[in-house]
Amino acid sequence: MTLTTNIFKKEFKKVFESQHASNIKDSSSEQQYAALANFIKFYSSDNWKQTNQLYIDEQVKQVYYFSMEFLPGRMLKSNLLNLGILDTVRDGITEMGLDFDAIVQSEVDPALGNGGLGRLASCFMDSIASLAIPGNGNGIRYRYGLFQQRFVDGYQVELPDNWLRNGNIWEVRKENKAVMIRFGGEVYLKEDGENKLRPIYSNTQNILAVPYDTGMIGYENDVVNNLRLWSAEIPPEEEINFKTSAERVLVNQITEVLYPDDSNYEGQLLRLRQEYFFTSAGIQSIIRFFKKQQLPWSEFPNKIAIHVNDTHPALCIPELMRILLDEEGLSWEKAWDITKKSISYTNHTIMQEAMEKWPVHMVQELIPRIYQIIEAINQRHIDKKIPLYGEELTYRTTIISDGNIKMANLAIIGSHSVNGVAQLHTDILKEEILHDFYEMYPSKFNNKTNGITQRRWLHLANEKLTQLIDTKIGKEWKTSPAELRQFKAYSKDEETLNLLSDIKLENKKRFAAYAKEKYAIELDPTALFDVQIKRLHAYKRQLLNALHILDRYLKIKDDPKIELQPRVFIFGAKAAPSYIYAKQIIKFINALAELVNNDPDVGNKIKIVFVENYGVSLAELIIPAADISEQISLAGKEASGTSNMKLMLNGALTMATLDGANIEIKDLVGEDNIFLFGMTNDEVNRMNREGHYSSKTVLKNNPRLNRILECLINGTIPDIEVEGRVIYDSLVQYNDEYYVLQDFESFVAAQERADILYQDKPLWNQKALINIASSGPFSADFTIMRYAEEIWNVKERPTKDKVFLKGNQ
Ligand code: RUG
Repeated sequence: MTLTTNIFKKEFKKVFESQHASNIKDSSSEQQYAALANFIKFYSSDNWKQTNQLYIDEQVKQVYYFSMEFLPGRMLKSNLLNLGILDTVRDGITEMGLDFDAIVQSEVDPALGNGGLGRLASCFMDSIASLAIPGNGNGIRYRYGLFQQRFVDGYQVELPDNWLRNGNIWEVRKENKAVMIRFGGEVYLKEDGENKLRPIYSNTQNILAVPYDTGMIGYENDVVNNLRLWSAEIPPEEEINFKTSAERVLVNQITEVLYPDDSNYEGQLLRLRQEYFFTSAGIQSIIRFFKKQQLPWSEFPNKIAIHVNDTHPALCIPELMRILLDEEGLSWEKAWDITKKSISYTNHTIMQEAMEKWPVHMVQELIPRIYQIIEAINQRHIDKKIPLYGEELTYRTTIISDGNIKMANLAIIGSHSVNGVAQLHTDILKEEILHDFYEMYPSKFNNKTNGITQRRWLHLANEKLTQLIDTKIGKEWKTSPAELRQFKAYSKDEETLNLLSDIKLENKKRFAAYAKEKYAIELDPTALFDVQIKRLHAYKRQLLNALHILDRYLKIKDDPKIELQPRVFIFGAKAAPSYIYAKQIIKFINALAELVNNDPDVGNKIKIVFVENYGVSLAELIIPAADISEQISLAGKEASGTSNMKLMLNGALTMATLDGANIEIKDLVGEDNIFLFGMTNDEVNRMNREGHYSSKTVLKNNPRLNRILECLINGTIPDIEVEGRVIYDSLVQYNDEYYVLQDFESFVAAQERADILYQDKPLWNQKALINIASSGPFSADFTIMRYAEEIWNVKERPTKDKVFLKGNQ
């Protein structure tokens, strides 16, 4: 039955009244949201059930995407869009005299991830469903999401994110699908009478993993896939065994918070517990499902693809081995063959400190049987590889060394595919970071440049731009994003360029209204909006951006009449609670904002807005309003980046180092439509190798930079005595690890080019349009097609974009 506005109004009223037994007119937008979400859940439930049944009936190969993080964003509007009923429902709600936007805003935005990695997982879920690929997400249902960030006197303060306070309507608790996870105790292997060794466990702590399922609705295709998040509970029959309250607390802690502070021993142990908890639960439920199909074990890799998103779920490997060996009685060789063929791994970083490793004793104590299996995998690796590659190379690739278990090594050895997330990143993995493995397993390595879903980041976030594109090139690009390139034909069409500019202005006004309401700051929407939104990290170089602002400020102070392109600098960034330096940079930028925003000499020439609690919903507000996208990490450090793609899709011009996916953006738009600056990866490597870099020498030869840095410590910026000194020292005394000073001049020159270009509005708009029209290849739909074809070997619905895809490889 097609849903008409009238039918919707009737049905929605029914749902509301059955839930609240009151009149809808007197209700709050939260109550209306709850009713509408329930309506959608009900509306899509048949498709959810049928999709699942279809996968069972046809015994199709399914993907299981294991990720410690998912950042889905608000789901109401995106579900309506994908169900094809957004306009009908919005009209119905409006006709009922209710405020659709207020309803949308009252949904909590679940922060079950830190940033790019978690958001990528959610973009992938959307694309997997939209391409009708049989796919499932597997993760953790954190009781508290990533902290809510507040600024107090410019300092980051972290508050708990109690996102489940009012429940979560989208999820369904599946108690009947719960599985048991075993921690601790002792284990030994005993002959079982059939010449097989079976583990005997004692004194283990058994914890129940209860799944909560959420439907992942595909775009206008009747597919609803499953995202399964696990919650830790005390099993009813074990209640008696959990004697002390400390033990009980421990169980609750497992799925209590996202990324507990891992700077101390207890924190780390908890993180390891989380990792085993959700991988074991996921693998057990896959095995249970597979066994129902009564297929031979050799069919497992033909029916199941398990994807390990970063190393956090790498325990999938020994866990799958454990079940195949201990519970299903397979030989080591058979179990290993199945495991390797089923598992694939994505690496997301080259930063040493983010490469996970666990102390051997910790793994031994927490998951003793898993440790035995890891040890056996390691020994077999050594035995097999020494004759082929010699001792030196082999020992550099072992899983266990220096008393630690290296998770990336485990993930590479135990999988059939290892991919990086942008071409440069994959090249760096192959040539530098994982070079030893590349020598051993060249065919395992491949690149899958990240992607973003155009549905959330254009259709929903920028509806006016979507309409403009629709009227110019039709709607085909929505399912075939490559078609966006047709929009390029309008790059010299004055009418289109003017409309594009009007839309940008409107989006900027929308952000300005938010800033006014939230921070009582007045923004000029005709100023250039310059945006840097991402986690706060030294390598991402928010500091470089801030020093450039300080440079502008000093120019104005020297000559208050100076003509400068007015700019609004927008920052959004959370710092890890234990990352003190990152928090000091936040304080510095906030102090700079305080100074600059209130200086009458400055006026509209500079405004700085550092939004609090940056996350998916704020990104949806900021990205459509951006003119410049700051992607200024030190070359070689940012694996890919994805905000660069979202901003480009919305017509921002990228200010870029040749890092991560910026390089691919440059290749697509051409050098005339991006602002490039800074050292290349090769130059950085050379500098590092030669060890000649001296930030002090850079400073000595650059009085302007010297003066800027002095402002950090001479009181020009009030209230940053400590932070200013630490930042100054990091740049001067400790030789500027991320080459901020080295890249400064070329950054400023690129910013000046941007100012000049912005004066020529038609030309700027033309470049913005070219960016939009060139962004099709960054659709996560393409990325997922590649994963599906080249890694998972699962079938997607054929689309004409595949032709394009092949041509672009
Ligand atoms: O830092 C990377 C980003 O460059 C990348 O775009 C994103 C998705 O691939 O993953 C980020 N990342 C890396 N998040 N966590 C890590 C640590 O492994």
